[in-house]
Amino acid sequence: MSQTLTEKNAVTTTATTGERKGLTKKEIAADHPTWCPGCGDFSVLALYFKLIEKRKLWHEKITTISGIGCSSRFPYFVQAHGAHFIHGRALAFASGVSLSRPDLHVFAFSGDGDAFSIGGNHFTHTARKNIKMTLVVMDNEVYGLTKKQTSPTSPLGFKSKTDIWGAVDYPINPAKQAIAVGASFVARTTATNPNHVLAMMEAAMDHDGFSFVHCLSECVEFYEGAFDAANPRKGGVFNEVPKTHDVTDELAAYKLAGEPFPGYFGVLYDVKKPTKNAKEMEINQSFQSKVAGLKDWQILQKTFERMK
Ligand SMILES: Cc1ncc(C[n+]2csc(CCOP(=O)(O)OP(=O)(O)O)c2C)c(N)n1
Ligand code: SF4
Ligand SMILES: [Mg+2]
Repeated sequence: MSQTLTEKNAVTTTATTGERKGLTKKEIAADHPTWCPGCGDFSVLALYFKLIEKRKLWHEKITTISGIGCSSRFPYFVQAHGAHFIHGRALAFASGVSLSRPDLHVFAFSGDGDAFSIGGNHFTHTARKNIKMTLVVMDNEVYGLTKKQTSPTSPLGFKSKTDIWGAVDYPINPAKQAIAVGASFVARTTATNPNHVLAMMEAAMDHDGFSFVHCLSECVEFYEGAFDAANPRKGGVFNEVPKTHDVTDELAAYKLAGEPFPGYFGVLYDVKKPTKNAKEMEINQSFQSKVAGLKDWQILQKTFERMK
């Protein structure tokens, strides 16, 4: 990175009001993205910058976390706190940050392999625990970084280096899976519709709980044209979630999420339920009230004595 975070994060205020200014794209953008020209992930990155600018998110109030994959290079290109973590383990890391720093908004970015293959269990458990964060999965229906293997979302018949005669395994439907395992917010969008991506990321960020945005993002190198059917500029259709859809109706959301591709785009499911963050905070506060005035070592000693 050309500048340090501290240099770039110098607090800028307006001369007249003294009010802190929002970050500019220049202050958020880091290294030049190394994705292939035309990769859908560029759009998601640009809209993340837009979200930060629009919602005046300060560097010290957000964190950007990913696993491994082309899409997971994301944090490298963001001038902010964050981590490019282990393949499939973005959510484990993000959960720790979220639970220990309730003042931050945690954004995790992942690919279909990272989130649903090696990271499949973390996806399930982070969703069911309702840990507060926003997960955006950039789904290209292929392993891009490792040069074209079948992923859990590759369609039947997809020819890849691991399925040279065409994929034989049934793909998962990420939105259906998210609803089934207990995610409290589930939305679907596509990188070719920037306004929609921004709207979904904003709605996800405003949700108090685990919010999941399934974003179609084309790999022009290894699965060109995968999402043309969802792109009106390529002769496809972009169907928004009907206005009559009740986002709190789990069965209706599950059914809508399961409509055949290209299906429906928008917020499919959105319910309020207590987060693990809130529950843990409550437990901690009630414990702290019982040990008020004691030093850390005295609390430890008391705990050990109880265990004898
Ligand atoms: C433990 C481990 N297993 C396997 C790999 C190799 N690997 C790196 S990225 C990747 C899949 C990436 O696919 P996806 O998450 O869909 O991201 P994309 O590159 O398509 O954006 C794999 C299998 C690894 N880095 N670490
Ligand atoms: S290989 Fe595919 S996913 Fe990876 S940067 Fe290139 S276009 Fe994007
Ligand atoms: Mg992928």
